[in-house]
Amino acid sequence: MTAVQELRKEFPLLAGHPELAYLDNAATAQRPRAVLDAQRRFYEEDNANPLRGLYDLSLRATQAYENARETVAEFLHAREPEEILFTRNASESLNLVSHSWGVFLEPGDEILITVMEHHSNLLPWQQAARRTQTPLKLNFLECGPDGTISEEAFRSALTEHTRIVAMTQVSNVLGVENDVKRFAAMAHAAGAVFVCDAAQSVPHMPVDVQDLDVDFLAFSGHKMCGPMGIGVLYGKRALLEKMPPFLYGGEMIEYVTREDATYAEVPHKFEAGTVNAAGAVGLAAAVKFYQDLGMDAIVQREEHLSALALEALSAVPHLHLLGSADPKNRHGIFTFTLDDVHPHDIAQVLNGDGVCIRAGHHCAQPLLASLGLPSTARASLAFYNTEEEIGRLAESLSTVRRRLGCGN
Ligand code: C6P
Repeated sequence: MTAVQELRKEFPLLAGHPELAYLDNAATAQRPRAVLDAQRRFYEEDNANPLRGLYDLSLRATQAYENARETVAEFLHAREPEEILFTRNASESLNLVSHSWGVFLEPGDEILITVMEHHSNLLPWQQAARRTQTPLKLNFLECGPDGTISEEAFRSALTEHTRIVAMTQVSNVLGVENDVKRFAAMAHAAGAVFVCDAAQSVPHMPVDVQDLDVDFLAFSGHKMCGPMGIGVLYGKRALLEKMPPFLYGGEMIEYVTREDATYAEVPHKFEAGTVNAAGAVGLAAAVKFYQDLGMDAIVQREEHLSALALEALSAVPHLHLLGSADPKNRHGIFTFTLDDVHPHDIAQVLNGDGVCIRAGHHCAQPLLASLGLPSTARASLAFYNTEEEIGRLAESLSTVRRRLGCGN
């Protein structure tokens, strides 16, 4: 990988703010110039409403949008671009599946999720369960304190009534990776479809939907250096074809009468209204940026940074880290508490030192409840972070208790 200081010059926010140590990448990453330029170029050179106009400019806009779909399909190793739906973000992708696949649920069916799900992979399933006439069961897989879910635990939670398994590939709180490939195979053997929340995995590891054999997979562009407001839902074509649309309106139809309508083919059936073409083009540029760096190099760099962070944070007195002791099972995520200090106060003190971290429940309240913690602090790394920033994080953290009058 290019030397990190050279790489950081590609990111206007990082280059323009050397005083900041940006360590909130699990919330959103920073954007390289290539992504910003691709979006600007679309508006300056190709902008028209895609998928509608018959004039050359609109055809160029359509082409740019559909090329982005191809780039994402290749990146995820989907069988064909039609298996890629553009949405606003991972949350919308998961709502889409829960609505459109959720119509096939019947009273007595069960949905299986894990206790570590982000609210975006929990609330849509709560609602799907409520929509069936007899309340359907939403079952939870518990995890160990380090986030591990064993094959035995998964097997015993699956029942003959399980129709959907929805699981995150990487926890946004613990950073641990679930064995999605194995669990998807087990779900299929039990007759269930497998929905993968890949919001925290796609930016940090190679994800191959055919190899994992998941039925649906969701992620957001903004967590992998792409624009905000563009997300992806991968779905197997045969399943997408069976599903009713999620949103209704322009460009998702084939033919409309006063009373009824027939719908466009997959994927356009699921993309009602004017699409976020500039967002899709920006996301394709982010994918190319990742490919140019090399996914293996990204993994290697983040593992190196994680090993340093693990060592540095473990040495901070009174600090308690959640998650795995293995830096390879962190995916850049370091969630912790500090004795006697509220996580919001930690974040505020660090902010004074220019260190950006997140504090709160991280939109995973059932997980925090199961851990007996109302709130935690979280630092999260990306490949462009530096060894020096990790040093600043640890240094700042080791002074928090003293500065707040809690002792050393
Ligand atoms: N987690 C975090 O700071 P959206 O907001 O739709 O782009 O992504 C939702 C989402 C879904 N699944 C997981 C595992 C996630 O981590 C997130 C977003 C951010 O942890 C914002 S709460």
